[in-house]
Amino acid sequence: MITRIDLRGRALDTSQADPRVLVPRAELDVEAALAVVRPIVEDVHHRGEAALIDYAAKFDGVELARVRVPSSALAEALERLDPQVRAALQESIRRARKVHRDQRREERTTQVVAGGTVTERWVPVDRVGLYVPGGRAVYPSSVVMNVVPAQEAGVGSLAVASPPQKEFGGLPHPTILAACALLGVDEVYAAGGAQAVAMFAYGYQGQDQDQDQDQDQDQGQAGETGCRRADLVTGPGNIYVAAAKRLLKGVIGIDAEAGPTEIMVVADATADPGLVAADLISQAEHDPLAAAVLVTDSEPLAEAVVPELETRVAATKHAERIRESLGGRQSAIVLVDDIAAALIVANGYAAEHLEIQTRDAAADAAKVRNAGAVFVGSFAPVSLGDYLAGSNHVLPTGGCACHSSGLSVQSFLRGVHVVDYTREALAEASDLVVALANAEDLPAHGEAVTARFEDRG
Ligand code: HSO
Ligand code: ZN
Repeated sequence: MITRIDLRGRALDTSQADPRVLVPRAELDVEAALAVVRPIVEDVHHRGEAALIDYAAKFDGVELARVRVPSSALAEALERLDPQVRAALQESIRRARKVHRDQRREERTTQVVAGGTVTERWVPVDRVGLYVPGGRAVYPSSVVMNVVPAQEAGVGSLAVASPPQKEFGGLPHPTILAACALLGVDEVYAAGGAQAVAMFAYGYQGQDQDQDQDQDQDQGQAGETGCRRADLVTGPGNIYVAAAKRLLKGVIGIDAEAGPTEIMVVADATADPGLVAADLISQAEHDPLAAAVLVTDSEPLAEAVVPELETRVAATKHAERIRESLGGRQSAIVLVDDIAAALIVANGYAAEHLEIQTRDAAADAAKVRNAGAVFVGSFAPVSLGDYLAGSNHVLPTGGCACHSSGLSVQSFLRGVHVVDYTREALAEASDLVVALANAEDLPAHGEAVTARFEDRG
């Protein structure tokens, strides 16, 4: 059910072998999705809420009167929320807040020269749209992972979009609405896929407000029944959400184009094969394209994990989806000579989630440079991070962990340099500015400085 890749005896020095090639990923055709998404995005731009209502009928099979979820529906969902789920969400929020609060940055002023300072101010994005998927699974935990860092960053205006569900009369899933209510988010839209991203990028005016307005205008302002354009959209989603983000990047800020979930486990002979199998399966459960990769230097472990996978898959609810994921080209058991080689593979692959289950897990984890999040030892499974570790679960996929971070307070802040120089400090820098400006053949740049010291009487 799972491919075996034998890298033993291979020189894994990164200059000789690119581990990204050695362990393949699922093929995703974002280009094809772009072609599907382009007309939808244009339509939402031009027809606003009417287009969103049409797509809700077409893709979600629901007749919506309004895309905005009434606050009474949020309150009702919270009231009806299972008390155990409520308690779990509250604890998840508490732990996530604790971690994300510590990510806040202090303003810092650097004295560059006498009379010259640069201050870096951290300014929250004014308005953010958070996307919460609602297709194959329902993710109230993703509401927490998006909303908490945005709130801790001090974002003033926050809206959530999640697909309308036929089963719930066209509202997003009640657990998602309840999670929003628990977090104090009262602006929620029943919109999914690319159309939700377009809604955040352009906004729309409420239907009863638009008689005298030009619908082609982007909606910087919108009343209670409309949706104000956002500055940034974050959150995971399917390939159409990723394509819409790629298309609209620039019109709106984006976090990352999320791909299918990935787990890589680096394990040696000390690891428990049953637990390794359980963890691989846990992320395979998300998507037939999810990647579950074990990298080990132990042949006995590799052999023991296979029957554990078989037994556990047969006994779990989403067996079919998991079988597809484990059987796909993106999932594998990789054999290497030693844990040093396993770490070369792991750093090259740059997994979204990386578990280290080795004899000296903490020391091995310290050698990891490329991973969305690292889970150390036998008692830190990825599922803990998905819900309750306090860490964020919106993480870079597809190898992007070699250059990007997961969602954090930082994702919602901008560092603004504030430059303050006195006359004397500028005078002192004047010749140097002129020299550099002339070297770039931009003499007017230098003249803007020297003009300040000319006698203009
Ligand atoms: N593992 C997913 C997040 C998630 N898991 C949500 C369960 N619910 C991507 O990091
Ligand atoms: Zn998960």
